[in-house]
Amino acid sequence: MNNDSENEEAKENAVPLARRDFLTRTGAIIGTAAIGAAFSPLARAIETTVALPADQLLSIPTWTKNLGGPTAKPYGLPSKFETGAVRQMYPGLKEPMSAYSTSPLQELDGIITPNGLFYERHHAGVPDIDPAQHRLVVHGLTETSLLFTVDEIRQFPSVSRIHFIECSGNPSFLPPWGKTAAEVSGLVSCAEWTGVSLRTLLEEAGLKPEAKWVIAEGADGAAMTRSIPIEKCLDDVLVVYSQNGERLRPEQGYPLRLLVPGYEGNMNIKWLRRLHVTADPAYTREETAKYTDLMADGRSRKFSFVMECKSLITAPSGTHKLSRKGRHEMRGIAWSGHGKITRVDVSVDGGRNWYEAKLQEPVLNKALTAFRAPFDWHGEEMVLLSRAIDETGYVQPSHKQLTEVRGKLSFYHNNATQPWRINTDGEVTNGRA
Ligand SMILES: Nc1nc2c(c(=O)[nH]1)N[C@H]1C(S)=C(S)[C@@H](COP(=O)(O)O)O[C@H]1N2
Ligand SMILES: [Mo]
Repeated sequence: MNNDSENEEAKENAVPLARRDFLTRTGAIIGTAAIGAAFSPLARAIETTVALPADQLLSIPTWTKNLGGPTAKPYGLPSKFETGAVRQMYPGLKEPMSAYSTSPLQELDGIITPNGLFYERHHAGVPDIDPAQHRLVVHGLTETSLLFTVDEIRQFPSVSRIHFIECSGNPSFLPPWGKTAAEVSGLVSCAEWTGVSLRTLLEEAGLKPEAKWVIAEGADGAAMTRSIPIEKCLDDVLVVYSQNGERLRPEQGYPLRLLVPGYEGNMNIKWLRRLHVTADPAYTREETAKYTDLMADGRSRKFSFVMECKSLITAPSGTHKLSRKGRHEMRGIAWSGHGKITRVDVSVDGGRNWYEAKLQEPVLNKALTAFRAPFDWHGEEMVLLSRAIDETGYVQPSHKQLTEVRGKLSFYHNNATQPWRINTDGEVTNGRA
């Protein structure tokens, strides 16, 4: 980062330059109007980015001279040019027994993850479930046992809410750290979920006074099973059947999944087939041998359900390149399993100085929140950082602060801040060496 006087100069330059730009632009638009294309959105879009010579500006591309393709495709797909916006398989695990794919965060904008780009984590592949044959059982410490078809679940009063899901191994504490935002932190995604409140189903079954836990079980080959405290089940847990308006994708748990807002991804049981109400947790493999935080003294934390507050700059981020000097914008996402994000701070000098980013509405409970902040880059080396603060007042820690508390044996629940380094050529790399 350069010294302050150069920074001041950068700031001073930014506004007059923009104004000068505006004057040139106005001139060019008047010129264009003379030949009757004043309101062509295409011409204007080109013009605001680079000052092209008039003949190039007005040349008509082939796609304007010809008819376009046919209208109705049974299911729409992104432009064939968007080859970067794809999920990435992690090569380290064995398909289909245990595998994951990351969401391409460095390519995405806003807070909603498109269904085809939602991250995936499967412990025994993706089952091909016929919804007509699928059943959900609610039993155990209840007045009655209930058996539902998917169609019957859809007949209950519905709820739609936007929430993130994040794997607690996102990212693990172990190197290698990854090049892109997806490689660093791509096991988080966010969608609008529609389903029935778990409370509704539990009230229908009638809870006995000893009911303290619900054991949720999946219908996949892993029969993934997790224990969830009854307070949480009666609070905001959903049994969902839709994701961003359409039925759940097979990868996300079609036809039914549990959504446990803010709790670690693993508890959001996919292909949900059973809810067993009990007095105690089941202490399954996934809540003892796995998904448990080992502390420095060798003892384990008993359950770490809530995903702590976190943020990530997604643009610019690893493998991106700044191709022009001047005013830039950093953009990113922040989230907390404890509730709403209240503030995101950003830094261009590796955390020595911080300033506040702007939060993009809507700022929702246990959902991704988008943020943005301007910065000036004039070819110097910089380290970008963001840190999020949630409504409990918790501040996202640095990697150093986190390991001071957790020691070096931890694997899950790494919510440390993520640095991105911009070199003098504008190339962006992972700043965690
Ligand atoms: N039945 C079942 N549910 C499951 C899993 C699984 O393998 N089987 N994986 C869990 C894990 S570890 C995570 S992080 C989330 C991932 O959800 P997603 O694939 O929809 O992103 O699902 C959880 N629910
Ligand atoms: Mo996970």
